[in-house]
Order: sequence, then C-alpha cells, then structure tokens
Amino acid sequence: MIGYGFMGAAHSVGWRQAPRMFDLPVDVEMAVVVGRNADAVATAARRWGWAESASDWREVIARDDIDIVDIVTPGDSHAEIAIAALQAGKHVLVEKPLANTVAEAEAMADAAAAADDGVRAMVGFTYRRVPAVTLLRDLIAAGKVGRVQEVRASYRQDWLVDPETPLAWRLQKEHAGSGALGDIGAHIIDMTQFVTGQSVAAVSGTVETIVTQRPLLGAGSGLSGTAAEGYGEVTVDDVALFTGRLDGGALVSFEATRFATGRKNALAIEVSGDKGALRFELEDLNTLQFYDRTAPAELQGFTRILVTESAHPYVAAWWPAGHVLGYEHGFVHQAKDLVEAIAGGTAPHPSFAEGLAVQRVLDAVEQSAADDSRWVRIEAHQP
Ligand code: SOE
Repeated sequence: MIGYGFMGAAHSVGWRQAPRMFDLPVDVEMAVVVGRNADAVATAARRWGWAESASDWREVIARDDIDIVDIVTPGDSHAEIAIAALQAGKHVLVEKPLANTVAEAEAMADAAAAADDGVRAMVGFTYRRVPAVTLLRDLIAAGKVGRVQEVRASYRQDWLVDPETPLAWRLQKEHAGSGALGDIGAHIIDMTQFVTGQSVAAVSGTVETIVTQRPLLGAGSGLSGTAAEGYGEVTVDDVALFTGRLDGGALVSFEATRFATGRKNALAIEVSGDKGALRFELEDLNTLQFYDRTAPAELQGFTRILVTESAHPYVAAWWPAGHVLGYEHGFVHQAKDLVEAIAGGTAPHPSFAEGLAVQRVLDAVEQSAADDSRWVRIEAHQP
C-alpha cells in the first residue's frame, strides 16, 4: 500500500478483515506500506498490521513478492504510481477520484486496457459496497422503481466552515485536482451512474470558493491538521452545484459541499421512477427507504428497510440480523471483491474506465462553471 493517511487506515482495515470475515479463495498478506517519512510509516505499519514499511515505492513495485498495489496517496501521484504498477504486472487499486485530470485518467485507463491478461485495475469508490447501496442498485435493476425519471444526489460536509481550518492538501489544486467537486462530488457521480446503470451525458454547474485564504498547515495532514504561522491561498472549490442529464433521459441534481453547517458526512441519494422511489443516506447506512407506487393507495408511503438480513448483499458474512455495520465495512467488501475478481479471473468494478467517466464529468462541471454554467456534453473515451 502506497500512502498511510486516513484512507490508508481505512484500506488497512479492509485488507485485514476481508480474509477473516469472508472465505477468500487465496490468502492475503499485508506485505509493505510505503511513505516518505520513514518513522511515521513505520508507526503506521505496526499500528495497521503491515509486515514492513518502506520509503521508495518504485523499489516496492519491482518486488516479486508483491501482487497487488493499493494507492492511497493524494491524487497528484495516482497516475504515475498506477501506470508503473500496471506495467510491472501488478494488480492495482486506486483510491478515488481516479486522478486529478482527464489526461491522467485517460493514461491510466489506457494502461489498464494494455496490461497483461489477468492484471486487474479498480478504483476505490467504496460506497458502492455499502450493503444498502448495492441493494438499491439491485432493486432498480429488478425494476422496482420502474423507469428512472429523476435523481437527487448530495454529499454535504462542514469541516471547512471554520475559516481557521488549515490549508491541507485537499484544498490545493496541484495536489487534489479540485475541492468538494472531486473529493465528494466524485462519489455521488459514481453512485448515480452505478445505481441507475446510466451515464451522465451533460452537465451545467457552478463552483465557488467561500474562504479563499487559510492558515498554513503545521502539524498533521488531511482533515485533522493544525495551523502554523501565515496564510495561503485556497485553490479549489468549497461548493459545487450542478445539474446533470443521464443518457437514459433522467435529470439529476448534484450538490457537493464542505460548507453544510451541521452536516458531517451526509451523502444522500434519492432515485425517483414511475413505479416507485428509493432513498439512501450514509449517516443512516444500515437502512434503505423504499416507496412502492404500485401498492394500494392506503399503504403507500416510504418504508424503511433494515439492511441487516443475511439475504442482503455482503451481510451474511457478518453478524446476526440487526447487528448493524459501519463506515469501515465498505473497505472490507472492496478488498474482498478485488481479491475474488483477481483469483476468479473476472474484471472488478469500478474499472479505470468507470473512474475516467467520473473524471470527465468533474472536468465538464468545471468547464461549465467557468463559462456561465453553459451545458457541457461528456464525450466517451476510446482506449
Ligand atoms: C473527505 O472529504 C473524505 O474523507 C473523502 O475524501 C472520502 O472519500 C469520504 O469517504 C469521506 O470524506
């Protein structure tokens, strides 16, 4: 695993628990974690259960005993590491968003397409693997909401409301690519495409940076750093609002913000069709709401499905019914699905091509926002 911040911790939990809770066809050995700060990465290795730590990712990728490379660094190094790993014949998992730019994402999708037979590449849109989200997708595919006509997708956090929150890498374009748009907007774009089975074909959007100068980062990183002397410029968006049209015709309203005061990690998606509707909220992730318009009128209303039955996706491997799951379980399911795909010779999802499709939507939103919210079409990429 390259990187060892917040996502490194989450992915480590995934790798550690997947072989314990699921009967995987092969063993998983957590071999080596890589980072630039030798002391910090050694501490991370001990804490999260990696056998070794190292500071040169190129050396690690060249090792014969490494089969899978998991990339959890900021977006500015995804393309270089992923392409090198694929060319070295390693399977690759990359944390979302796939890259910082469309050009990088295209190069990555091309490298995945050109990789040796059986070499797998996957993007970490982990929320696909929350059982209620997988169930939502399955219910739409089974026709439970009928024809999808409208989607409302929002991802609302508030960790930037305080203007003294320091200038972490997520607020710098050269490291993160974009702000709320790429960090959390990418999740709801992917989720919309995943659950509906349709692609975003065009968007019209607005982005805004509400606090443009922030204290420089002192100690720590990511979401929990402390401030140092002096201020620096925020070079990404704080809020991104956009409307999308799916290739199946439905309209989507998207909202990605780090300024939703009081909302900590509030991803929500509601899919409305001509036969019913489904709604998922991450802050209540063990439940799915379903409205059945074909039920007798006196019984109609949103019902709350507790997604903890062994019949539900992934749940049988865990606890008896009602013994809820949490944020980290998506990372366990991600590790399990990737290992099963590698061992079973199948293509895991989301592929790099799907990651590229999200990147194209992000880019189209920025183009639209820079041009008075004009509608921008998203073109498909041919590797
Ligand atoms: C920060 O906004 C963040 O950690 C995202 O980067 C993750 O993808 C999301 O799971 C939680 O919020």
